[in-house]
Amino acid sequence: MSTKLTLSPTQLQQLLSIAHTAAAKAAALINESFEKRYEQPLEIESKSSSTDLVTQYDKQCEEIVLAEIDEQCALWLVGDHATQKGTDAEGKRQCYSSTLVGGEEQPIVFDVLSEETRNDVPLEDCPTWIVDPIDGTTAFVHGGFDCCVSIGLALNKIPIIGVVNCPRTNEVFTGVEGAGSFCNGRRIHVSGCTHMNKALICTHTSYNRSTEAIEALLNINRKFATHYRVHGIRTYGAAAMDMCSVAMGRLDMYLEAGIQAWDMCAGTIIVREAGGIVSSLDKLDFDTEKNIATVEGFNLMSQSMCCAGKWQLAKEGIDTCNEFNYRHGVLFTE
Ligand code: LIP
Repeated sequence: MSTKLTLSPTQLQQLLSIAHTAAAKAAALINESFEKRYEQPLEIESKSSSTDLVTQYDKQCEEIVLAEIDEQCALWLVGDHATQKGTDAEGKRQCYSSTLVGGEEQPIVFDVLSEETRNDVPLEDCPTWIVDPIDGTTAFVHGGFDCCVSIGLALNKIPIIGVVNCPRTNEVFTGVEGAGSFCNGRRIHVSGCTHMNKALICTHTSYNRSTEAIEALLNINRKFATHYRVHGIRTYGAAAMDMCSVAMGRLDMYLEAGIQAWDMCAGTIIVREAGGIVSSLDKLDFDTEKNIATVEGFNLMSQSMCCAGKWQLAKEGIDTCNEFNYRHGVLFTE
């Protein structure tokens, strides 16, 4: 008998609602900050490099999201079992909602992985909220539309719930394992594009501006544009939003090295539930013989990803990235 925790469809919908509310509260603050931008200028700092920015709103949005999750998870009832609230020495949320695991009553302990305050914890099998309070901070700093709040829930290290709230485009994307993906409540699906010369592709310039990283990206874009003659190459600011664009078919593929679990978690389940695939850049995470996407191969902590509507595009994208040693250039050179 499995001893791994599983969550029922009802429990997943309850947890989706918690994430949806938390994201909406943070998204409201993002919109408010745009209104106040002239009277209250942004406080901009840099993190890992001069291009890796953070503002007071990233931190405030994260506080809002984590407070909502802590409050609601602690109130979350599983059956008629009341829950307790607390945080242990490791920062795990002791939201004891006892439930059956392997036939025995066991507490559910949630963990949190978040960009600004809990970004150095290992990803474990327990249900883990993976939060990017403002994905697309550079766009946010420059007043762009391509920023969002991304909240995912991973179980056994696999994304099962995702909410991406895009306050500047008034789009809220959701995805739940086994229950489909939606934009503003309307079902979404990936495009059916299988040929690169009919595809609209998205790539990003990462924080790493080493010669190797930039040359690899330029070589990839050059091959997409001249060899494959794709319809176009686009660059926006938020990984989570671009994954949602793949999920709704307005991009056919998006790939990037140098992104984190909080950039990818929510978008991964949203793409998968829209019929697309999400793969590491190491290898195609798709069984071409069975024509099914495999999820075990993709690692949220691999700092790289290729997502596409159809595996045929993903294979070409991944092969091109490996041809130019892109992932190594971005992750392991300075
Ligand atoms: C951003 C990602 C984006 C990437 C940027 C940055 P952040 O996340 O969403 O895809 O190109 O370098 O990592 O830092 O704005 O949350």
